Amino acid sequence: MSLSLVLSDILHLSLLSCILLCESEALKEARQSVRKFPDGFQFGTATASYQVEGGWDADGKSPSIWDHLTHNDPCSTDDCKNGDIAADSYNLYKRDVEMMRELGLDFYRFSLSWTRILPTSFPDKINEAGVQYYNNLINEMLKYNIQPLVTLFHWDLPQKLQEMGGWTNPHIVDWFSDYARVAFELFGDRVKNWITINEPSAVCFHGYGSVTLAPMLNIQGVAEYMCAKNLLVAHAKAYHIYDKEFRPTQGGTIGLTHNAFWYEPETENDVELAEAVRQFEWGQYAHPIFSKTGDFPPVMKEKIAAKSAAQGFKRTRLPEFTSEEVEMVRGSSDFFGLNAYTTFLVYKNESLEGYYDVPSFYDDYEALTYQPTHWSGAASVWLKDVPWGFYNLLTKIREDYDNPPVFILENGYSTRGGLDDDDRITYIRSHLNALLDAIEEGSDIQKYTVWSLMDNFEWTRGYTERFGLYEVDYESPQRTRTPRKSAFVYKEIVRSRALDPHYEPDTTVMTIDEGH
Ligand code: GBH
Repeated sequence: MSLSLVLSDILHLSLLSCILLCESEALKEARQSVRKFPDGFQFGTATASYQVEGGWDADGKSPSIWDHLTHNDPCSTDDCKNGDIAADSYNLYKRDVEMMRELGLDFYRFSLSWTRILPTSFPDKINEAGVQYYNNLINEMLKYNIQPLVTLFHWDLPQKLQEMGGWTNPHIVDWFSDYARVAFELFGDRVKNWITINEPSAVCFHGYGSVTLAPMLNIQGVAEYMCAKNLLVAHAKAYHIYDKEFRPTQGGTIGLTHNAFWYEPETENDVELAEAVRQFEWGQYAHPIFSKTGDFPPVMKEKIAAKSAAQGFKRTRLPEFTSEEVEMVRGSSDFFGLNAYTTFLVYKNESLEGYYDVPSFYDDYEALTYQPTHWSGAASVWLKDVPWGFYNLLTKIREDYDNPPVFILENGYSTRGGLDDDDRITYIRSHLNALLDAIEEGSDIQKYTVWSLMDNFEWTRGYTERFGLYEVDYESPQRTRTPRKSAFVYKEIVRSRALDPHYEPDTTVMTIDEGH
């Protein structure tokens, strides 16, 4: 090892320890005392249609890509199970709303199943039974003053549209925006917060450039970028339809929600690389909407163009936006929707040369990421409890994008089940502390959402990972829901509008407080 390397390591270590020490000195005290949330701050929980509803073919619903995947390849999930019944929210929505009341929530985030409302995928035929289900749910919530926050698309694409290329087909801009218009018409009198699309990077990378989510296309380095462009334009078109045709009378807000991990450089040598990784991973979708210039991040455009040329492609594998599209996408979100879970370290070493033998997203960004084994973590392998990463992420969003309003639309922790979930409580508290730190520094964070209200179908993990504040008993026909300890702690946070690190709940009986 050369002398300069050793020196830089020492410098790095001392910097790091200063950061850690400084943080512990400055923040320890605050974290020992009760911290208040700002006036108007709102608390919620979230779920998604395929993960909780069940009723996969009930009353005229047609199949989505998740019905198709789990029926055609049953062991595409770890436990060979599917979402045919899931938590049966299609039938148990009243109990779901009762849980929201127990927690005292301000809002509940759920998603619409496209094929439940439009079984042909198109607006030629509206399925009244599907509409009735969502009307029942929304009206039941509003009875108790719980605001619906509705996601139009949380991954359950109509199978028919997938057969026509799904998000790689530019016609999806019309397919999606027609569907969005139907939803605004049907529910917009009562729904004032809309999310167009949940986690673009999960849809495009995991669905089209990998095998981790349906449709598991795995056409690397090509399909995920086609998806990205079409998805952003489809989102923007839906945004403008709402803005022009519905906002004047309905007066709500609309945006999309990003899945952003924090990427920390392993050493000072990796600072630039970590920034490139952030731009590839979520700047890909945030830069076109929130930057002053719009369009994909410059570092992405440059790297992919250079790689593509060297690989013998006739043009860059990253589709280009027209200037009209750049303008259409730029600014097409009333808030920065953020699903934030965890942190990775970024590094590069020489062994990366020749590491990937085909063009791919990871080859394009030329870095490796990992999580140190000593970071404590959840049942999900990718999910470590790293609150300082959440703080860094919030700070970067504030600094890079001119302090937009931020809605945290997912944050949560998985276990293997059981009611005593102290790890989940630790995680939620540590992340709310980091969020309060960011607010104190000036971040405009307005909402916080726990993923999830209850256990649900965790995609390719099936039911093996549990994210719920409420446990769901999948063995019981009633899908009995029981509050975990974390439900009692979250209830107290929502009630007191404060974080008390010493609060110990009485978990013997869950009640509904007056006014809920
Ligand atoms: C969210 O995604 C989803 O919006 C939600 O539906 C889900 O239930 C929740 O998280 C918990 O997972 O298989 O190791 O390659 C969070 C981002 C992107 C994290 C896909 C897991 C796959 C990891 N997710 N990723 S892996």
